[in-house]
Amino acid sequence: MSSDAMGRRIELEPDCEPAFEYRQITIRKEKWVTDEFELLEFLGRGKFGEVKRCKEKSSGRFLAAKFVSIVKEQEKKDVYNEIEIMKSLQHPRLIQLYDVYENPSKKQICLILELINGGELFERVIDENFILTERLCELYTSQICEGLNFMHKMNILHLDLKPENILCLSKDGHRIKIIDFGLARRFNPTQTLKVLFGTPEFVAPEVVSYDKVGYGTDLWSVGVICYVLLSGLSPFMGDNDGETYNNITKAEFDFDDESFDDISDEAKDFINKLLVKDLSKRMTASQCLDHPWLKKSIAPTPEPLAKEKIINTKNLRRFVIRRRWQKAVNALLALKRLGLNF
Ligand code: PIT
Repeated sequence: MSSDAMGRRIELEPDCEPAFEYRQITIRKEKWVTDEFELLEFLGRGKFGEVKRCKEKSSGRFLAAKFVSIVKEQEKKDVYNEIEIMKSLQHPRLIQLYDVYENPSKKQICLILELINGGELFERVIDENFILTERLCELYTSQICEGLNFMHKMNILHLDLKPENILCLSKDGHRIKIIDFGLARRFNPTQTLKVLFGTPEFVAPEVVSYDKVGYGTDLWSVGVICYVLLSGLSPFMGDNDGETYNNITKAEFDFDDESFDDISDEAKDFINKLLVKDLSKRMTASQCLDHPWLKKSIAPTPEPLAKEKIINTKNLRRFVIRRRWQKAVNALLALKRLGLNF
């Protein structure tokens, strides 16, 4: 329980029933998605393809259809990996898989996913009618850590945690869900896993230096997301990707900007324990949930409720607008790679 800027209680709405019962998922090749679903409006686009809202004809249930175009054999392997991983990730903080269709002649795979209606978290909190407070940042961060804690217990790394992959369940509540397991990997601590991807501003030093990754790699991203959410500033961003990578490698950042003036020491301590160069020294997802900053958000608030300080989202608005541009540029570059010139 928590309070909003007017001193009213903010209650995290109870987890609603799962969108659907547990499902045994097999890849369906005898039918295509349009046989059983009505495709509706466009929800989003990423490097993976596009996502549309859809309605199951037999049940009237609304879901999301993610289409992936398969050009290379590796792309098929990647989607199969994503499907395998999603099957083992049944948790209310992680988007759920409902069905999969494969159309070999069209070279497309369609994942039917739980519908999440509230849009991206960062888009929501910069809305002019939204009042962002540190307490809300705690609530969001603790839910991200809950989702990650479950993934890590299942020995799975997300490896692409960033604001775009945190969606709000609804337009008025505060429940969030983690999406996009396209880069997720099963982790075997006895084997060395190195990865070469991720989004510059959110990747950990070990990804930049192509060293061994681990659970801590995802927790670094939690630290960056948290820093941005509280201040609207990106802790390692340089004038170009090279400079950003340099800053990440040094793992040097500070809370000197005035946007941190009203932020609690507990929040800063939380971030300090995540943005640590050595991944084995970062807090685990479970330790995050036990950290005083997140413990506070579930502890009952003594009456009378203290008024919360409002976080100015001016910087965060700039951050989101900059990322929208980056996304558009990346989409154009992807089209160019496909040979579509304009
Ligand atoms: C929704 C609503 C929405 C976007 C999505 C789902 C996208 C989900 C998604 C899931 C993945 C992935 C990429 C995107 O790799 O606005 O219900 O596993």
